[in-house]
Amino acid sequence: MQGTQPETRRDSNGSENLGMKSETIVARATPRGASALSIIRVSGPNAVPVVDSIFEGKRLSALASHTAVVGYLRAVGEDSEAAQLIDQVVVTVFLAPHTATGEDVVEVTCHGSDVTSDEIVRLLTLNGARMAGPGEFTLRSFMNGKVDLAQAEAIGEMIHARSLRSSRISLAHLRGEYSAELSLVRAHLLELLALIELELDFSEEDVDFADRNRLEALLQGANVKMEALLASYRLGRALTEGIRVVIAGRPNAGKSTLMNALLGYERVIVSPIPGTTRDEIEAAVTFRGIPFQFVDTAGLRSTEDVIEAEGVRRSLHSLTTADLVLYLVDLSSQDLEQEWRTVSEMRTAMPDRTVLVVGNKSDLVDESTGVEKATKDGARPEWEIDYEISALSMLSQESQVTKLFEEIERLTALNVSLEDEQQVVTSQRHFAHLRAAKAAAERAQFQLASGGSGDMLSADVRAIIEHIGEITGEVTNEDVLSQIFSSFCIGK
Ligand SMILES: Nc1nc2c(ncn2[C@@H]2O[C@H](COP(=O)(O)OP(=O)(O)OP(=O)(O)O)[C@@H](O)[C@H]2O)c(=O)[nH]1
Ligand SMILES: [Mg+2]
Repeated sequence: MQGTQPETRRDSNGSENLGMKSETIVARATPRGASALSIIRVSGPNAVPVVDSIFEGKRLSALASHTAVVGYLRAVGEDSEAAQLIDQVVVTVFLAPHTATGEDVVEVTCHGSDVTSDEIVRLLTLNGARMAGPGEFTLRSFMNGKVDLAQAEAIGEMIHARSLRSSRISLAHLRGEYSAELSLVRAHLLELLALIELELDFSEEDVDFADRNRLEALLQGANVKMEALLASYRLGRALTEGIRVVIAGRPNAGKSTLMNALLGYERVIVSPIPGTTRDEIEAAVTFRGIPFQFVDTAGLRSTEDVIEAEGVRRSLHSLTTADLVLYLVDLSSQDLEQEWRTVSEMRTAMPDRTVLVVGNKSDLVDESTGVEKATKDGARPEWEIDYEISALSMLSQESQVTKLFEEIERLTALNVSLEDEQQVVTSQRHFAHLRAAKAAAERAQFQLASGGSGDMLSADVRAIIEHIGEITGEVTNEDVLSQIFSSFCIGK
């Protein structure tokens, strides 16, 4: 973890109001339900005496930091005459400052029963601790300079990770990989800002304290870095929110067959009768850590059947919600003209959606058919097939499924290498600040290039500094902090 100064933090915005003054807090750190063990965490100046008051075993106050002892908890605090034994536990003592929160921390590991765990928490509150609010332990780590804001957020992300891949990215955030770099850029900019502002004070004398070349290089470097981070948000968002892929096409194109192949099980009814699927069917599957939501739709055609017509209406609506449309064309169709017309109508209707035109039933087509001719016909480029498959054989060929997934990853720009994963932005809050910082950096570059006024330059550099600071938490705003930490669960 990189060195951040707690002093700056506390002074920045009167964060003491966030209710952290020297109270000792307690909460269960593990989820409810029967389990082998359960952990109750206590943090604050009285953590040791509070637990000591109900502990039978070695005196906790006599222990060295990072020591675990076995003993019993007794229900002291109400009617001490009849104080019953509650559980056999392991108590671990961590003394400030080298603890997760920067305060004294005591962890009680008891047997994993909700009844005992709740009773222990209750007894600890009777003996001087108070129930922690959501995210309060992590908030204290942040306030005491143990983690920066991006790292604190990473802890929340990690707990909610839906795949090993997301969790790896959150771990990179927790290690401070990109916030450290951003902090460094910010520190350099701060130095230069001081010099630019000094120049403004001496404006009569026309002196340059700030090295323009250095500033330009710094802005350029920051720009490249931010550009890469902004681009990574596509993957970051996909990992947290998933990618929505809508399978569309004319009746009988093989949409439901493809859906089943992609899911790896027979989720949807398939039949040779056109108009089989009449409702939207959604199912999720994870590929390389990215959650995909596939939507099978009713085949697109004009129909007299009221129910099918409603299905078609829904299919068309679904298309507008897709991150990617897999548009299936039946290559063996007798009426390819009709297929092509539908493709171009759809492309015209949704110019800004990513559409992959997939030719299906390749197993039924031989080299000499009209399909080959159509795709090679330069006069009708909009008819081109992007990708050819046989959904039927994909059902039994996993390698074909993998290939199609890889194509989808490529199209949605999610094919990011493992090394680049260290620097993936997953938070929308970070994304917004990065975008604002980048815009300010571009304005500053323009001021420099066009010899604009020092005032404007200083305002833009200041804006970059502010926005980067919001990401790392070097600039804090109480509302933002409470919002971030209140989204955590209690005990975190
Ligand atoms: N030979 C061959 N047949 C296929 C292929 N894909 C699908 N089929 C067949 O085509 C017929 C229609 O398949 P479905 O998957 O139900 O087609 P759909 O697009 O969902 O049709 P609707 O729900 O009616 O819009 C079925 O008999 C499938 O077995 C393929 O790649 N090759
Ligand atoms: Mg179907």
